[in-house]
Amino acid sequence: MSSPHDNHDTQTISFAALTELLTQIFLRHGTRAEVAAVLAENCASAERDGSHSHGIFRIKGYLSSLAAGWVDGQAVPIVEDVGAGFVRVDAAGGFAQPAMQAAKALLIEKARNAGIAILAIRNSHHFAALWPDVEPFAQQGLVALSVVNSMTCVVPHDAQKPLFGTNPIAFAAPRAHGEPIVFDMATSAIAHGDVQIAAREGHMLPPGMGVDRAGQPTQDPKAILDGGALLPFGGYKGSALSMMVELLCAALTGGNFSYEFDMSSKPGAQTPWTGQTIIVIDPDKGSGQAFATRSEALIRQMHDAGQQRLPGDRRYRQREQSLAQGIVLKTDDLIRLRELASA
Ligand code: NDP
Ligand code: PYC
Repeated sequence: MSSPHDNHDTQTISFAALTELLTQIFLRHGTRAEVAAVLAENCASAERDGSHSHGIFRIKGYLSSLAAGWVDGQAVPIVEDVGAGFVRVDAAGGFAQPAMQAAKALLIEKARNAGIAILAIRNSHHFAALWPDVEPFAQQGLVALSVVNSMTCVVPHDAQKPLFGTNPIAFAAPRAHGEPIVFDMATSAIAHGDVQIAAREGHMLPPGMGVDRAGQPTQDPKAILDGGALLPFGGYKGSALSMMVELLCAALTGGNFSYEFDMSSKPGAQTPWTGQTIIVIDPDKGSGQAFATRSEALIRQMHDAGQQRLPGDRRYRQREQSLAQGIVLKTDDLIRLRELASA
């Protein structure tokens, strides 16, 4: 596992080895085999791509929620075929990603037949980056949009108290040459995970991210976490998108709004118990085979206009490096992961 890139503070690990290690951790801490495999691949992919707020940083929260009995690692999702272009899944109090996995083949079949299909997941916990949920569809030539709501910590525009979750939106589309176009962004000014990381590392945040418990603007991540709240990105525009995410993830699916669950009865609980919606479109129904070529044309124009960095570029660059040289982890983190795998 060690490599010439290792130094005293860091070590490298291959993507396959990290996935296996995380699988063992999830298995040891109460998830069934398919759940362990799906979560491990998701978490290792985030670490590989430099999505650090949703990589191994999240393991503690996953395990704490499992130990608290807040999320069911053994849950078996129930898939319902409810319409020509509509699939529903009751995640049965388990994680959202295995619920999506259980319905994926049916969703793709419906999207290819009808041109569009929706997957509405409820009674689910999502504690991860959202791009892993959409990128694979684009790798199969489909366009995908997903939204997930989280836990109350964002004050709606002009409001006085937190209500929304950090509610990300992720989108993926194929392009003729190169990896799919993907963006994945919280509708809050900053993801909650990044606030936690800043607090841990003692960094101040840029202005405009959040407020303290008195509702006053603050750049101190600890003040935001200690009774304060986040703001939506882009004022009323981000706030409207966050509202849309709540509607699509709770009102549409039958899941919880971000404010509708209370984790306090289960000490250690951290994973939001909400819902998720995924919309998949077959672009061939709209433009024959032209979509990926048209994507390429748009990207060329964006580059010509001066935008050199597209959303997803940083991740793909980091992925390439991680796959070639291994994923760099702090030695202490790797030791801790190995302990958890054998605990
Ligand atoms: P960022 O603000 O870091 O990035 C948002 C998007 O913008 C990414 O696609 C990123 O691409 C792109 N981007 C960033 N900088 C630039 C730039 N200069 N030019 C062009 N594109 C750029 O993400 P967030 O902090 O909003 O979210 C972080 C993660 O947190 C996401 O994965 C999200 O899903 C997750 N999250 C999960 C929640 C949950 O409930 N499960 C809740 C909230 C957030 P690139 O990826 O290449 O950097
Ligand atoms: O980073 O905001 C976040 C988040 C919430 C739930 C999982 N990640």
